Amino acid sequence: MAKLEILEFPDPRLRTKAVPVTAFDADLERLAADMLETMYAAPGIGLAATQVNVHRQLLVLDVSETRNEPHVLVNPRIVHAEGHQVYQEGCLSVPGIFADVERAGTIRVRAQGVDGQFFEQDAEGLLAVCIQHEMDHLIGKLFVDYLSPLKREIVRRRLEKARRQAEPQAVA
Ligand code: GNR
Ligand code: NI
Repeated sequence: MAKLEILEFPDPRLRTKAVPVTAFDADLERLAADMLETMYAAPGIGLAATQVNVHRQLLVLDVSETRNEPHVLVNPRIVHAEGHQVYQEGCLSVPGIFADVERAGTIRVRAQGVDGQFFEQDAEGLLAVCIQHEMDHLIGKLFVDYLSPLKREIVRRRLEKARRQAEPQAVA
């Protein structure tokens, strides 16, 4: 297993549209395991392949309190969505920034497992938020895209400043 590097906003690679997974092989299994390790270490409740610069339709998540309920969704599609909910979201690719986003309240998602088997899953609450957030990554979309252009610019500057301050500074 290996921890992978997570791309950060405004990296243009986060805007890549992922292509469907066609090979359900050992490489896919290793990628899913590495993404889960990366997500748990971060720590986060979800991770899309886009965030680790792999542009295939694959996401992992675990919204359990106990952090022992990993899910892997390959080629996910939302087949039903109903209602609305607003949740304060964060993103490992936009560290330290949190903002309210409105999304569907309940969804039904159809996806494949790492073995290629199709399944359907109903989700509501945080799980539904997380699946929609991760599926957005797979089409190159970030939660900050739901903010006004001005707020997004403020986010970009705040991250830039945080990165500058994380640099070693020589004095005198
Ligand atoms: O760890 C994460 N927490 C989170 C909180 C509220 C709404 C969405 C998320 S997903 C995020 C991990 C991440 O960036 N996944 O893409
Ligand atoms: Ni995210």
